Amino acid sequence: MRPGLDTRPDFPVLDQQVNGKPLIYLDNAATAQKPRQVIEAISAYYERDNSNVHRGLHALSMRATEAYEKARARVARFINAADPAEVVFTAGTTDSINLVAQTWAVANLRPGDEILLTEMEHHSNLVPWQLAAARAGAVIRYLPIAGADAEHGLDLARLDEFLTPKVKLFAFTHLSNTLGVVNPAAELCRRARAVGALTLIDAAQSVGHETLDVRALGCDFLAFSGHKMCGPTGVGALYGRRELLDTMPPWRGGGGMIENVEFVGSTWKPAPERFEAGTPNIAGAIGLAAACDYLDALGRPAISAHDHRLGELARAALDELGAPGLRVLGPRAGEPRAGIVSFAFAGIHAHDVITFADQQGVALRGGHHCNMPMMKKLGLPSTARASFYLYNTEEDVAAFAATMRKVVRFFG
Ligand code: 7TS
Repeated sequence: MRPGLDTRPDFPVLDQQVNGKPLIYLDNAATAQKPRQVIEAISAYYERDNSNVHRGLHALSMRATEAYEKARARVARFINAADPAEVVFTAGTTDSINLVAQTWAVANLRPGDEILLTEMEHHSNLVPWQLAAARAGAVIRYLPIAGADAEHGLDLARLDEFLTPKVKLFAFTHLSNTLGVVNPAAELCRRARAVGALTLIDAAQSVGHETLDVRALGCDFLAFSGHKMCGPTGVGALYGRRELLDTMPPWRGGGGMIENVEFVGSTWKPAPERFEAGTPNIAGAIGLAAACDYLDALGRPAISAHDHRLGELARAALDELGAPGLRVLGPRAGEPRAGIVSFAFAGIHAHDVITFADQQGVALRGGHHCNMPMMKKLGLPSTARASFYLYNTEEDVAAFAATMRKVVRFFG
């Protein structure tokens, strides 16, 4: 199956010219485009059912409540959670991780405890832990990535050195947004469990691209965003094991999360409502559920195979340029990689590469990709990045390669 060829007509935004050239959208790691099915699900909700949830007994409110809770069950099924109550709707990955950092971590971390991260974490799986660790007097350690001239995967040979009984939580990305590396998440969870540490998987880049099953992974928490998996912006989810969520204190107070309120003191609902104060993003949750339907109809094994193939083709195309001093991050040439390829030409600034590509209608991204500490370690202030998704095609890779040839000729 070649979903890139089959799905393109579902995405109206792709059918346009940019700077007089057909749009080639290769910025999917930043955000994915939305199929008609998702756009229509959101419109239908606003056109027919719009109402607030959980608080009304009139027809529209009951319909909105049912759609919102059905969306929760749909998202639970998408990640194979045992119980919809294990899915908390949030504003996205960043929000989900902050929830754990400000509730579980505040309640459980003691001075001297360790949080283990990896050097390839996005700032949103790094800064929330710095805030939580500073408050608790806890220590953050980073599992290194392998050396600069090696394949840039995690240095798993050193895992035992870092994963000691002092570690209370191991939080790591499933798929690096800069390196295109897929980490062995089930193995990392198993090793963490063996020393009594909980695990949090940042699935921002993986949930819409890779086969993902929270029970098979054996994780305690998993965070993701709707907008990177064909869903809307402003919505995402935190998966947490039920026994854990119910022991965690709330973080935001307000309507919807309480059982009883007195002038002095209140009591909380169980999870997930405990963590969803205020009117939730109802349309967002419905759009996210429609994205789950869309992706499950294609099947993540097919999407993953498609993305990986385009990533590997793009890497090979960069190598074929023969540009002196070109650095391509992540897996070596010929090794499996996800559909994310970051690279730097010697003497050509990434922003020049991106601006030049934009003139050709090719949307890339350049910068530190919110991986500042890792980029500093690699000695790179910025890279350009091409990232592929289910509607991209081999022709898109060819257009990317042709544009990069022009970049090398123009700036080289
Ligand atoms: N974690 C990873 C691995 C990410 O790639 C991103 C966003 C986030 C967390 C944060 O997600 P958010 O939806 O809460 O913002 N990554 C990128 C990127 O690579 N370019 O733009 C956003």
